Amino acid sequence: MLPGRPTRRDGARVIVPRFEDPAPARGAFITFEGGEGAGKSTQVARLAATLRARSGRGACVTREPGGSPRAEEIRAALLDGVAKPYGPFAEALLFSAARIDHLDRLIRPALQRGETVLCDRFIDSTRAYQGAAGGLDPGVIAALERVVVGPTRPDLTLILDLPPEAGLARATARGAGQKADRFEAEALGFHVRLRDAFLAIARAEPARCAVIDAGRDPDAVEAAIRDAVASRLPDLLPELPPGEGIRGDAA
Ligand code: Z5A
Repeated sequence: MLPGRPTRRDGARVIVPRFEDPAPARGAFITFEGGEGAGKSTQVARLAATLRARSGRGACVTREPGGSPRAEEIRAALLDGVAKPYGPFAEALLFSAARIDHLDRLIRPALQRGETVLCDRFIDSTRAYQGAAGGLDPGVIAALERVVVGPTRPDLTLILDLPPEAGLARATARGAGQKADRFEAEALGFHVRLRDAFLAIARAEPARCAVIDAGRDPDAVEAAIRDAVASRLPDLLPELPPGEGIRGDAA
């Protein structure tokens, strides 16, 4: 028997989720959410560069589904549509399987080292895609969050908001000639439900979420994100002395 691990009466080991590890997280956890082509990947990279230059702490950039080798394998299957025929519950289970590994192998260790973790999509994508747009019961999603994510919740979620037509046009232009993935291929109504779902999450959890108008040019979106981070997590982006800036800072 492993020390500290309970056993059943029949002697079998009981699996306890690792988030019961008492070591407190020291870093900040920031997630980026929104529809297709909203500019999340672009802005994750820009914020990471700013944080590395200004905060003196490590910034760990990652994404979901994926972020660890095993989770990346599950990502490939999900984006190929392997789980689609089984419905949104099965898809949510696969996203959760990827998330368990990602949290254990990458996110929690980075937070415990004091790094800032920037994650391109996380639990709100499950709520929006499998829940609001896919029809999965919110009670099931909340139960999955409880056992999979536990206390490792984002400190700040930046919701990049954009009309779905504009986001899909950006994603199509970027991937010209490539086949749309399992989610890009959904009808416009699905993407409209997604946008409404992300905005509803922001209204329900205003202390955690900031909505960013992602329809502007990338520099303007970046500046709005910096403002949100500076006001919500001021330790991460201390004010610069007058006249001091870094390359890439908005004027
Ligand atoms: N999913 C789910 O269903 N359930 C879950 O629990 C999770 C995920 C975690 C992952 O796909 C899919 O998994 C996702 C949801 C689902 N659906 N899809 N598809 P992904 O990771 O491959 O794709 P994505 O997350 O939707 O990201 P994306 O399409 O790559 O978009 P993005 O990261 O938001 O945008 P970008 O790559 O930064 O920019 C897209 C293009 O627009 C690119 O050419 C940029 O240069 C350009 N761009 C960026 N910003 C701007 C501005 N401001 N103006 C103009 N052009 C811009």
